[in-house]
Amino acid sequence: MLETLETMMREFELKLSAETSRAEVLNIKSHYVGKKGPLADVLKGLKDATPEERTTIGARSNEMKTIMIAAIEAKLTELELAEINEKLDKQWTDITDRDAIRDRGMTKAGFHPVTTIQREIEDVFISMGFEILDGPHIEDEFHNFDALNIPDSHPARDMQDTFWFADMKHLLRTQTSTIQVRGMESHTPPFKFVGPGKVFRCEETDASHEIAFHQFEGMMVGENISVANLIYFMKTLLSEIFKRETNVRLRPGFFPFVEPGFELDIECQICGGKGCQVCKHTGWVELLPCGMVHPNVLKAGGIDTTKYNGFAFGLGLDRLVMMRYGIDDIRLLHSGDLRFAEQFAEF
Ligand code: FA5
Repeated sequence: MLETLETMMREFELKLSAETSRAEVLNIKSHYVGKKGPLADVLKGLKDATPEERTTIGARSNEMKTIMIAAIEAKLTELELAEINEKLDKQWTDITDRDAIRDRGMTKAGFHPVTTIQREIEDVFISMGFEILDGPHIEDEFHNFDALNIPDSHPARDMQDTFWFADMKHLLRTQTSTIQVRGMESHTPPFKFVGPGKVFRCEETDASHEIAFHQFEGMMVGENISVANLIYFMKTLLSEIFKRETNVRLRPGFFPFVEPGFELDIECQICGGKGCQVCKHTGWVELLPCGMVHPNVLKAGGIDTTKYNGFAFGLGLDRLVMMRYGIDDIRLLHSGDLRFAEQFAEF
């Protein structure tokens, strides 16, 4: 009887190790440890055995039952894990691996146009020796306003409708010029950096205005920086992005943090300057305000204004993207509409 038990155990182990389906493992379980299985038969046969046999065989069959149940549980867990891993393997796609994407028959993938253009501009500035900086979306009054020569009660605060937090001390940054302030705090001149990022304004939306949009800030501080330097960098930026001549105009602009300040407008690429909803029928789009950094701003940033000066700019990134791709409504950029996004699929 003991021999029958051992043979059965070996047979059980062989069958279980070869099995790859959960259903079959459950069948094995009910066959071997169920009430009508070979183990139960052996136990039933004990009534005709000697008391000694009953003790040894009873103990061994109980031990076997425990071993079998544990082995079955382990096998079920192993199969479950394998199933999960197989599923993950099938579903997982490294979206940065173009070949993997193609192999899976996923033909549409690409970067959001704002990301593409932001990276292109970053590359232009990196090649000119600029550093890339980042800054927080949630800011304090000092970095968003005070350090930029916009004291409390200054009308410029109203020009940028602000999302304030309940404490009325913190806000969602309204401009990437906050990165200028943080950059001055962490750098000693001479330095030059750019800072792209999202900004937020509590205003009505239309074809060229969003509540959350992107700006691309830039700042250069050193000795004897001039308007000519500023214009050179702005021209290089636009010619690299458009790869062709674009009509631009420079006009005086007012910002408390620059003096003199300029507005660099681009001829509307949607209507070719004839007038449309994007350019509010003026033929021009406000794109790239800039200017020579106001001494008060440099002082707030701890910079010696007897030695250093500089320029700064704050490009409207979403509008540049619109001009580059001929997108006639800024709201499409953040719509999450796949029909829009798919047009920018590159691979
Ligand atoms: C500023 O935000 C300044 N901080 C820019 C600056 C930096 C000037 C450094 C001088 C020196 P403004 O509010 O004009 O400026 O915004 C800059 C650009 O952001 C605009 O020219 C426009 O292209 C874009 N912009 C402004 N408001 C919106 C909006 N609601 N939706 C989309 N783009 C916008």
